[in-house]
Amino acid sequence: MKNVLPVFLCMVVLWAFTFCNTSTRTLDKETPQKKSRSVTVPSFNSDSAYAFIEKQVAFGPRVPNTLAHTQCGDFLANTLKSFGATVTEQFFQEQAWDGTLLNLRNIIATYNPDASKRVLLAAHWDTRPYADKDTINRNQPIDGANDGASGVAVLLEIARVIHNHQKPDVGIDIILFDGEDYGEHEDAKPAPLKDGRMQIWWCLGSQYWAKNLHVPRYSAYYGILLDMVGAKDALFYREGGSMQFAPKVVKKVWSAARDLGHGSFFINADSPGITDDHIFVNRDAKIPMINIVEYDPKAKNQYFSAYHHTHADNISIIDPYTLQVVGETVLYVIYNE
Ligand code: AHN
Ligand code: ZN
Repeated sequence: MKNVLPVFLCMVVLWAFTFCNTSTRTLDKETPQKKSRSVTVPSFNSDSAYAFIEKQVAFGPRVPNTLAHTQCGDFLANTLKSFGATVTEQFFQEQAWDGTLLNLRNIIATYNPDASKRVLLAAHWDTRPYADKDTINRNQPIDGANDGASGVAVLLEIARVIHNHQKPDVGIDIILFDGEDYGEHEDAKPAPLKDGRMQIWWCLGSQYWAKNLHVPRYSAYYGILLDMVGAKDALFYREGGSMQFAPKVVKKVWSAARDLGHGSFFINADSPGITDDHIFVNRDAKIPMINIVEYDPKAKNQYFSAYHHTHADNISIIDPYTLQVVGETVLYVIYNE
């Protein structure tokens, strides 16, 4: 019996030491997590995004001055409203390269309008009026499942997610630009002169918006444009215009993609610069905006894959996994601001 007390004390000391040690370790583990603000990034549903592509394609080609264009525009504005955004629309007219007067419509959805730190997300919602890179039916419009509908679909899904979950700290503006793809036909003569300068006939909606901001003195911390983000096995290179105007945003987004395990889609190499909506947002609205746009390094003498501006740009080339990779990356970036 005499030996029991020291043994018991010894056990108490050992137990206390173990307990202390455990709690210290627990604290050590928790400290770094507490230092960095913990954010829960809600999940992106690529089946939902895919359904938003199907829905747009079902209206028919969204060519300005057509019924399908009006009906799809109504659908987009109403859907964004149903996702709790404040929706502003710009209705305006621009002359196309062939003299056609186009009735155009930019659709803008706003979350958290009072936040001064804002991120601008954009895509074009119109489709090419002709399959001018195809070998057949080159004057017929295209479905634009990827060129048009994919970027819009990812943004609609992001709006749905923001509506159904805790909002990001930053304000978000989603702009769906019109008239991006009404550039001159491949067979057309060089674009006519206007005001003594070459007119750019592409990106009419973003050119209009950058000079007629929907909110006076609107600005954003940075912007992300999505263009052709749904094709199977798409590759996203650091596009030249994005690197020229917003290299830090490129680095932020590409490193987010790598952290999420999407480094095989977001390639750490440069591609040539292209004329796209982000150029006018950078140049005229002075907002640093990048373009997440597919680049095919194997395509000869052209930037994009073979489906581009052909009738092959239909739902069959869309892979929900590509939508997932892009949607998840953009959500991660905005929820970490
Ligand atoms: C040109 O092809 C001149 N620019 C690429 C912008 C674009 C067209 N994006 C989709 N369609
Ligand atoms: Zn196009």
